[in-house]
Amino acid sequence: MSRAFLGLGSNVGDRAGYLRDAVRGLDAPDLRVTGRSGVYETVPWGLTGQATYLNQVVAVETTLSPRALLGRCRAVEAALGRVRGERWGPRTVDVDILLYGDATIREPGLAVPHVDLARRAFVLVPLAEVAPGLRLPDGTAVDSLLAASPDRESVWRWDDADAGTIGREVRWYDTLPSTNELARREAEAGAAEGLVVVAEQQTAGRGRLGRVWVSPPGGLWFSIILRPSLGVAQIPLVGLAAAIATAAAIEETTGLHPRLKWPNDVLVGGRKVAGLLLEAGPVRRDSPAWLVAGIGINVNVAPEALPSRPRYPATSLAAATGGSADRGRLLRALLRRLNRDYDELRTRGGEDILAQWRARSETLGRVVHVSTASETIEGLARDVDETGALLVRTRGADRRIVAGDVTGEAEAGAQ
Ligand code: BT5
Repeated sequence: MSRAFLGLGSNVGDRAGYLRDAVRGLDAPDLRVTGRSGVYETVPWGLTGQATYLNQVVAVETTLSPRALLGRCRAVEAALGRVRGERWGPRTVDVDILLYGDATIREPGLAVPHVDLARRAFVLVPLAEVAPGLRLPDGTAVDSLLAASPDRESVWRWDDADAGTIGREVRWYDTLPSTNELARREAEAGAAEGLVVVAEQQTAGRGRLGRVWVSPPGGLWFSIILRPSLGVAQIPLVGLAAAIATAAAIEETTGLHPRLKWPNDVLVGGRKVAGLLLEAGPVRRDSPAWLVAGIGINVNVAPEALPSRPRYPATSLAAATGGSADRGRLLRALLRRLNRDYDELRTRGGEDILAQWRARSETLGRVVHVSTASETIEGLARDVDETGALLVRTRGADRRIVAGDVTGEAEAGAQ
């Protein structure tokens, strides 16, 4: 019997399902799966706009030789690829031998330890979990390789609660002009609901009304394609839901308590830490063909890299916490929450979204200046109506505002 470790990875279709099937397919009288790590989501190596991977490491006890074990791995890949994938499409699942006892093998087609093992966090993280204290045949501790790994940030835990429609596929790019721009094109070309496009940095990130959104590396800049069968009047509620999900995810992963400024800004300590741009496709039968929700969060962005004279004071999570935040965890927490609230919105209406938004609002109950396309309105921000429009009490009557910029807020009591 030899102990070996196998690395599993999938980045198409039902990724978690393929990993489960692969583990099941490996188990046989001559190969027992004795341990498995949790599932991790990882940014594709090389950042070419590929979908993120799910990775896992399993420990096995086997009587198979290294060559025969390699054959078994290939057979499992082929079985899953053939049954469920396109013939010439991307591989549904990869199964690699990472370690085989203390063996060091360098033969054509078979390298053990795996050539990427020492460098890739997506292998080291699950390996360290499944075999704490493990050392490579040359004596190097996996933990020390992990500590030195430059891409530790690109690996985070994934679990079945992350399997919702929104974020089923997350495509990760290095540099894009704007994730909203790409997502719009994908939506027009028929991309499925739930596709998420992420960029490490944007060269033409945009805000509302064609404003510039500064998007240096370290932030989380992404866009989500949605295809809600909601009436046009309810579309702004999707923006509120996305802002709530952003605030809730920041709270969950950093412990900060973000507030919301109408319509879609997320504030920490009174400063803007995230903004949201909702764009809609052509309306057919009172419903837009697609929506793109673009979200920009200043995560690990130095204050110097933020705009020097923003419309509204800006900050980043790193500046607010004095540490760095895990962008993958943040993204997944956000998508989990949005999946839940978006379902609720579509099936039961906007009540819950509005209640959550009110509870986090920095705007309501204050005297505000709202500039719209045609005028500036000053008054008491009294409430949001059932479509998410802001109700501002001015000269004894409510004005209903569907789009505008809120500035110059002051405590109502202080006026
Ligand atoms: C927004 O617009 O707040 C929407 C921002 C949406 C950005 C995301 S990133 C991913 C996706 N792809 C895109 O191209 N966009 C979306 P608005 O409320 O109009 O605020 C824009 C104003 O905020 C600018 O005029 C600046 O004054 C200020 N600003 C620019 N970059 C900022 C930043 N990183 N943090 C805080 N404020 C910023």
